[in-house]
Amino acid sequence: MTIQETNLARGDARNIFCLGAEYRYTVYMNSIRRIAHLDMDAFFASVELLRYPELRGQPVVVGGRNVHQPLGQPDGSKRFARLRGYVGRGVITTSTYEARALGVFSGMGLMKSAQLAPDAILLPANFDAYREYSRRFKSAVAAIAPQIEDRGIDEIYIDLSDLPDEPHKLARRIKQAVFAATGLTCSIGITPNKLLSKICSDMDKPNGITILGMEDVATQIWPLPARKINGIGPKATERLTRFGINTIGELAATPVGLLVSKFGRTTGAWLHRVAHGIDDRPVVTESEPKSISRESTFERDLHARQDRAELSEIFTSLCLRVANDLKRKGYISRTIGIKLRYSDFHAVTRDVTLPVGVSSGTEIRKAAGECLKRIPLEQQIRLLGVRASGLTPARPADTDLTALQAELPL
Ligand code: TTP
Ligand code: MG
Ligand code: MG
Repeated sequence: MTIQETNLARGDARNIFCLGAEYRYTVYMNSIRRIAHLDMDAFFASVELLRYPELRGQPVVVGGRNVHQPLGQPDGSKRFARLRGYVGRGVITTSTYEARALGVFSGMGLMKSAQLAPDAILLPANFDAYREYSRRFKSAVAAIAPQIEDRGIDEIYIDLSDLPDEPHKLARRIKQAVFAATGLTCSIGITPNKLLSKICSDMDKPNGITILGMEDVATQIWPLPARKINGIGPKATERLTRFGINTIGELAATPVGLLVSKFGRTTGAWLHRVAHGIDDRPVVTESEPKSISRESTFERDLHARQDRAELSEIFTSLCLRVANDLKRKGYISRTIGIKLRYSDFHAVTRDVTLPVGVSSGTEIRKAAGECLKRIPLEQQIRLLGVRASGLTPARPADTDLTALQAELPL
């Protein structure tokens, strides 16, 4: 599929075939989905500059230890540590743009950076402050655009699709709100998907706004190095370079069959899609749990035969508690598993994947019972656990059914 083919009417859908797998690609153009990626500028260093405004305009790196804490002077000024003479194994968490101009970046050893920028100011990290400013900028954005996916301390995706304002105006409003709440600047990319927005928020840093549509992929995205794609790390970059692929455009021009033969079916097809700017992932506003489990360590070790009644009661009650948790959180589960720890602390697990999702105590107890049959029970047991994974949100009907289930014979 070439990018020209995506010049269809907004909302048009088309199927792409990649080696037997079929992908449905909706042409969002600039409207139907409008996703922003917002990333704070030189985040940790910028928070430090709020505290020490006298350092503005200077090269500053964050990553020192407590001994590098600024010292108050008798005249009220502060004495700051410098990189010069640093000895130790610390690394830079981040640096101001003035320090980056001297060649020192996140991840670089402080001793090495001391050679490049001996006069740069060195500050210790202050994580409580960064967490507080993280919370503040996120709630400032949420007041304008509540569909937010949290991507860590200094970045978020925002789904702006339902907001009426045009993207430039929205981006400016969001940046103003972040600045008003924190005194900090950020950079924003707005495009039809997360993949492109993540690339764009980095294109005009610091304090930038970049807005692209699918029609800009060839001119704006293809010239960039392949490593700009989130998910193409140093190892993949190196392998791509070995095949003569340096830019995203070169990746897009590589036949998908070749990519699959070199990188495997899943990665090859993914590389092909992302090089064309295709990404249908939704903005996930709440993180979904991966599994729900309950376990119980017994007051005394129990034996499957001698203590059968007691063990059964505990087992059933664990299943009921898992069912209750599922119901409360609104999930159904396709994989039920058990964990068992013997008196010698050796542990075993078994699970079973069901054809349909379940959530009632009866169903969970039945599936967990199947798992238990597959475990040797000669030894005494000190712990039993039940786990529900493969979770998907329950539809209202599933929940109602759960509520009606009667519990539960052994
Ligand atoms: P980034 O957003 O990658 O970088 P940044 O905000 O410092 O600079 P930019 O303007 O380019 O976005 O990371 C956010 C924070 O995470 C950064 O301020 C410090 C921390 N961090 C580390 O501790 N170690 C690292 O290797 C990186 C990359 C970041
Ligand atoms: Mg940042
Ligand atoms: Mg970041």
